[in-house]
Amino acid sequence: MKTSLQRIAWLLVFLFILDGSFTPPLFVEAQAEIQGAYIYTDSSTYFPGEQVSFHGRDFAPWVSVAVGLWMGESFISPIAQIEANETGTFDSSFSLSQELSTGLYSLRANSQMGSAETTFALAPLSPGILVVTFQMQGASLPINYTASFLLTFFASGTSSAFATTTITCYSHSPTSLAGSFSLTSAATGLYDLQLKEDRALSALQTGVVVVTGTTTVDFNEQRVGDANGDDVVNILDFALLKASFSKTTGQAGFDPRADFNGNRIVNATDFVLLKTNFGKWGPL
Ligand SMILES: [Ca+2]
Ligand SMILES: [Ca+2]
Repeated sequence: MKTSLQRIAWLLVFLFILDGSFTPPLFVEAQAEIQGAYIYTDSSTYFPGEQVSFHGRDFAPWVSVAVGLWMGESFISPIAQIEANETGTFDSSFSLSQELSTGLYSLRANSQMGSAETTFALAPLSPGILVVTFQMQGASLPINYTASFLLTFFASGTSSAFATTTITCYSHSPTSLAGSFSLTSAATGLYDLQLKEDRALSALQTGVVVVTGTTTVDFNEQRVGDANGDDVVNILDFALLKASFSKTTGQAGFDPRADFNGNRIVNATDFVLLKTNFGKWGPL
């Protein structure tokens, strides 16, 4: 293989000499660089859904490189077609599909003048415990109220959601404003997590690594005022609050969505909370 490549290279040299465009030092230098071309990833183990950053070094300058994913001798999928820069390097990344089976994979980079390969393990997902902590803005002791959350798991760095969970819980106990809930079989991996309470603007935590043991993510204060649940606090929410103003639970016209502090009455306190966040939108 190498012999025939060398024959082609010298044939090209001969043709370039004939047409006068040959510059021997550059060509020889590029050819020397190909011999040690290599590709590597940032980690040797990944989980399904995780982002894999990879880097090529010592390829020929400006050479076109096809990067593909392999498992043993089976070709899985193309990853990228990249042009090396003037120093013969390239950097890129891709997401590991949730559908891939676990095992040992290789990333192969092929150019017309050389190739390189690196391997990594795709580890199985094993459930972990995810504890989410939060505090509802404006809630005051000693009330307890029901908060309903939608928790979305995104592949880190992307907008592709592959899991959502709905949780209803009490936002706090009589002795603490802090609320929490737990998912006991959360898929391990690297995620961006988005939390949306019915009356609050959504909140995003990026780069969360859910491990096999217990992972705690603190979403801090949930900013309320989104009565209609469209993730923006604006005039539409004010209209719902106005329609329910001074009404208490059980009374006709009482709308729990406008009761931002959860004390079972819609009044000036709820209006102040809405005003505080007016014009804001999620995710925060
Ligand atoms: Ca709204
Ligand atoms: Ca209220």
